[in-house]
Amino acid sequence: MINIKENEKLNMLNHSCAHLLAQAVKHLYPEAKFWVGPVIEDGFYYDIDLGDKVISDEDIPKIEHEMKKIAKDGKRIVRHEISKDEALEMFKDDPYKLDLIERMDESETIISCYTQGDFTDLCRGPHVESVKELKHFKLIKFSGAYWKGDKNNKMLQRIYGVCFPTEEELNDYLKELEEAQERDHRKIGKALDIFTTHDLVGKGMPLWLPNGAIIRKELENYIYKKEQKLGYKHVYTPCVGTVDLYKTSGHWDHYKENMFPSMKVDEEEFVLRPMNCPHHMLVYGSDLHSYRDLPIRIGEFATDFRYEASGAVKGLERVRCMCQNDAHLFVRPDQIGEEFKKVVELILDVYHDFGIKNYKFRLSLRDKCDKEKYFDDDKMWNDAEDKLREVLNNLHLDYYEAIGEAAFYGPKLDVEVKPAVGPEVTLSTCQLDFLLPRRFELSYIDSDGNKQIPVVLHRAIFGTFDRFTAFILEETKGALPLWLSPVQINIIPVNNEYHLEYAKKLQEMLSDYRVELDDRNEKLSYKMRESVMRKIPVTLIIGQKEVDNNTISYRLYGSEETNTVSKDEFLKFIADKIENKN
Ligand code: TSB
Ligand code: ZN
Repeated sequence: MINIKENEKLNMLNHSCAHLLAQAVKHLYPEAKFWVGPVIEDGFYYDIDLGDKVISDEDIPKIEHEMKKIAKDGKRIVRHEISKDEALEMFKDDPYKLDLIERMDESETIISCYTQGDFTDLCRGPHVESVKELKHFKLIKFSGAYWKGDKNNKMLQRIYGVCFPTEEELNDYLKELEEAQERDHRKIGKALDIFTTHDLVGKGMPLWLPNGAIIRKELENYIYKKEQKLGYKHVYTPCVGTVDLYKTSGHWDHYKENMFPSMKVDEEEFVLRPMNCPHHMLVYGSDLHSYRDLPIRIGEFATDFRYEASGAVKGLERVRCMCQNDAHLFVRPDQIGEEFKKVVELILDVYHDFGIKNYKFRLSLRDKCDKEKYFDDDKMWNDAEDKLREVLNNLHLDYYEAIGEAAFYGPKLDVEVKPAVGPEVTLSTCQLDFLLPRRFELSYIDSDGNKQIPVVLHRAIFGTFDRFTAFILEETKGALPLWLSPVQINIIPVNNEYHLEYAKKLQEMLSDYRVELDDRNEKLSYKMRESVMRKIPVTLIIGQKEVDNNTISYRLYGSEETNTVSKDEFLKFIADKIENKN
């Protein structure tokens, strides 16, 4: 979908439409006061103080109607420039605009306003020339939004909309939007009983339902097997640590705003862990290591808690309680390149298995001038960045470099994907770290018998099971491949009276798989439709012909074709399909 914010023409149009929305709201609710109305990736919104009024479904068509009326009137949009004092006087009754004016940079001695008919708004612009250019818009949704995003402040009414130059472009966009919303994992997750949430558990704390738990277990088994083959050793460590642990690691100083507050138990002060690295450092440190033992790869499916802003929390994609497919690889400096390469190859291998094609590699580097953000060791940074680049180039991978996006402790490679709705997110990550092993005083003995400090690679292939599941649900629109599907095979007897017995035998024969038998007294067409709606990969249709010939007729999800095969052929077909993950 087009990024409206980044398209100059659409940005201006949508920004102007935000003013049109504000003007219409002012006409309908004269007491309305306006906070900000920015352009976003998918249109615009305006945050409005309507006193005690809460926007409801019925208000939206009225506002749209008023907007159309104003647009038809066709008033010009005129820019004025005024001094800060004039602005303070002009908006003296508007606490929101006063707040904006007060906070403006000292250098902004001239403040611009835009007037269209009876409505003036404070704004940098630019805008289109006349409201008559704003005919093809739609108000998309509304919600409450705390002033400045702070829950101690008043809740404002946020109305979202989108505007295009022509009706055709608007309709195309709305259609695309609808399709994206159909693909939204929150919708699919609900329809397929994958996860749920409850206020009593808390924001960003999803409950994985049985269907979701099956997917997660399959993902765990899948990646565990891969990692085991690559020499990873898995551990279990607690999802809390003491504040001192995070002081040692540096998280307490650098990551505190992303952590849940601490809690005292007897003499100890704990935090829910936001990351697993400190625990894994201690796992490494629990033993002596020789240069010959390295790389040592400590893996864990580890639960972490992070404070994510309540507005940012989203389904399984951005949660406050997550499970990372994490590992920390302890290597000698001469092993960095080779080990990094293996991680990248594992990412590629996994993406191939899942058929993931739309992603971007981002190589995050330090900003050389930012001495404060980055651990100060030029040689270390230059060597590390060169090494990562070299591996990516040798693998002929497409990537882009992001200066100033590296972590404090080293450069990293992230894989970015685009969800159905909302901005890009990181899935896999591999981060080089020269600092943490020092902070935990880790060592290995080199060939001369001297102590050396290992380097650490932090890596998560799925990222988290949560985010990966969200992504896979969207990629597949919920039609998961056979091996991952919560229900793999659905058996439907055409007539319970004659075919149920044979259907039950098949169920028994297929008991290694996740099989359901639909023996409800419903019409075949009804049961078939439901099987499709539940996106079950294989549906067996068992009638007289199958009973007489000892065969199986099946349909694959997404196909109208029915195939009839022997039992053995069917078993082989299913086993192959699962083995090949296709
Ligand atoms: C890879 N210490 C490293 C680890 O060793 C680490 O925690 N890296 S991270 O902060 O980038 O997180 C790892 C992955 O978790 C991210 O790449 C992302 O895919 C996923 N993730 C991060 N925050 C969230 C969240 N709030 N909800 C779901 N997944 C998340
Ligand atoms: Zn880590």
